[in-house]
Amino acid sequence: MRFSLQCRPLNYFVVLLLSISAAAPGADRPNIVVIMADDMGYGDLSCYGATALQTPHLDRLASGGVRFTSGYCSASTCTPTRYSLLTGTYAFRGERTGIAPPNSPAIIAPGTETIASILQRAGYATAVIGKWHLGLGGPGGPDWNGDLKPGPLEIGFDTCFLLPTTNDRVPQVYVQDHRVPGLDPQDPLWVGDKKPSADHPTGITHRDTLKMDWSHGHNSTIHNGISRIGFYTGGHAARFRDEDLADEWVRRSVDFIEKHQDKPFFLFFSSHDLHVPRIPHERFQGKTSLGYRGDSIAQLDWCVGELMSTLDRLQLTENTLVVFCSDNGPVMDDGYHDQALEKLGTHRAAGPYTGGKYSVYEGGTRTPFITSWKGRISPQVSDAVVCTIDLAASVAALTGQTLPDDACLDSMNVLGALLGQTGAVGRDHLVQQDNGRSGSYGFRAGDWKLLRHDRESSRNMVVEQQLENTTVPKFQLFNLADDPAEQKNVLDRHPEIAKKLQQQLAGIIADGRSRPVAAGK
Ligand code: NG6
Ligand code: CA
Repeated sequence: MRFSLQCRPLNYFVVLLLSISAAAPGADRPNIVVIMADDMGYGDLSCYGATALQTPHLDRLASGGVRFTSGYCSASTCTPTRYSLLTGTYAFRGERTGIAPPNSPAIIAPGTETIASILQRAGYATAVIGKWHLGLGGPGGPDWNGDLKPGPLEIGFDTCFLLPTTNDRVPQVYVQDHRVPGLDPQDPLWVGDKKPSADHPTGITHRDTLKMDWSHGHNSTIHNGISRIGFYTGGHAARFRDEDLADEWVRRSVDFIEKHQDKPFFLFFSSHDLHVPRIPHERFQGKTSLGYRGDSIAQLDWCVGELMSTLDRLQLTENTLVVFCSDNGPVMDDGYHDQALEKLGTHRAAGPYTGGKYSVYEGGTRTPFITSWKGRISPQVSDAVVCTIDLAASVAALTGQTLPDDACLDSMNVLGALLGQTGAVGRDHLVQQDNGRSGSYGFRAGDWKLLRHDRESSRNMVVEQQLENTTVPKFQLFNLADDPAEQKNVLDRHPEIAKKLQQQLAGIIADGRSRPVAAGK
């Protein structure tokens, strides 16, 4: 008795010391989960004002964390946003950064510094699970039946489980690390952009057999009753059903989290919802009044709920920073007749903003953006400007990693804003782009927004989508504070501001970087 009484304080002291030393490194190295939606608009979640559907899990994430009203992705299509999310560099600086075709070689060169390589260096286990769409393989493109490299594993991910491009592009197989799993060597996979034989069934020749009809493009090889962009044959044993994608991502992610629960991990959960073809699992079909587009949102909300409950179950929620974002704004008919438009009703997928996917109006890139870290982030709504491109520099700052000067050229450390710290500010300027290397730019500086349309074709794209029968001038200027919908071009009223912004944007493009070189160099 005497002995135990004497020892007790010592035991407590030892336990306390142990728990402090175990917790201290964890405080600066939380797990990081980035969840990226596909084609989700600002107004698509109930916590961002949607009333036509409910997104309870995302709403809970938002109400426990920071809900950003000026959270952006850097481009209004997928490949350039993902390129800059990973590399921290604007996609217009890189080659082949527009929407990647099925046989695209890897777009990010092996050894490039990425958010994943930064975190790998910081001791994290790193994984990307879901949509990739950044190319695979060397200059000849992917060797579908062999080693699919380079790819994510050559730029900082320890492991990957991917949909190689988008699900409206061939082929419908997974890529696990360097291989297509389940491939039967007797039935090799061939992928190409020409019809492989005269009798190869396509969305044109067998249109009446399709379970979802196409509206434009998307009329080549048929799989699972849906015709796609591009052609493929073989690989039958490895093919998946569209309906099962979300479940597979969740299953693989839960496995990854469970396996790495004792060390810091970085999971890039790259959902395919709500990209076309929108084919949610049968249990979500008809769950909303918005057709499969809304049902896909419900499915994604479920995925987020599963990830969060896994973190809760493993008691990781207080040591995990979760970021939710989108890769570009919304689109209704993106190539299939899935009733997105017909069932839209009063739902405004881009919220109060003009434009959507493919556009440099705010609707193209201003998207839901939520951060959550239980116990560390106090719940709030923030109007700080933050962008997916900033995650690289911000997690580097969080985990104490120094960025080489020649890497992550446009990624700003907005960690304070991401963590909702009092007085923290976001960016003071941000370049938005549409697709690929050059086309249209949006440039936000404070409340001012400059649009610059370089190519006649991209001006036409904007004209077709937004402003039928009007001419879009090369430059436009809007004041987002009193005109968030970018309806009143005030360039003529503020020529000096327009000129300053034009010069600033031109400078950022010409300089090859916008992240300042570290002090002292
Ligand atoms: C377009 C496709 C569109 C979609 C987009 C990429 C046609 C007519 N349109 O070329 O359906 O796949 O590429 O979307 O084929 S993204 O979200 O991955 O950028
Ligand atoms: Ca997208």
